[in-house]
Amino acid sequence: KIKRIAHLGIAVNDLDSAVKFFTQGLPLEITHTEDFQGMKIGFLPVGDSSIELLQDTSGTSAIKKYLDKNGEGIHHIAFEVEDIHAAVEELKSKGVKLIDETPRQGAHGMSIAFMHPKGTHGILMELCQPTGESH
Ligand code: CMX
Repeated sequence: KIKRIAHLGIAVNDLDSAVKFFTQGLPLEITHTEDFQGMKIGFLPVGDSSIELLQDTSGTSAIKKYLDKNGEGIHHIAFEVEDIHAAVEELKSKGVKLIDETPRQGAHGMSIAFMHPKGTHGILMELCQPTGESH
């Protein structure tokens, strides 16, 4: 079962500049930032969900490739599920193409698994489940 949209990932060229817009243009707040796998990620809660602003810091992350090709914009949508292992197995049994065939550790205390955008109508989708920390 999908519980909620956990976050929307937005690829940005410069995290500081994006945070300025999202906190001063829009009235959102940034709770924290995290360095994760060659990216810097800023977390901005919106009700029960959040926006994740993703900036490349390594020159080799998935975000860098996306930005080079598309420029800034919505990069992925993440759904929180109750049991990520069961959800991944269910998708596999339905023939959905997965990037992560086994859930892996994501940012902010989440276990995550991505589906391939070619099998999801052009949208990169992520399943996630908290592994202990609050989200
Ligand atoms: N949304 C929609 N389509 C996307 C996409 C995205 N975010 N990223 C790539 N694609 C499309 C590309 O446009 C391309 O389509 P065409 O074949 O029609 O040109 C196709 O998918 C392949 O993309 P690519 O640019 O050749 O890149 P790769 O195949 O090397 O990688 C992907 C694509 C999705 C497999 C890779 O980006 C990935 O593994 N992503 C998951 C991990 C990730 O994005 N992490 C960053 C988020 C942080 C986090 O929360 O962990």
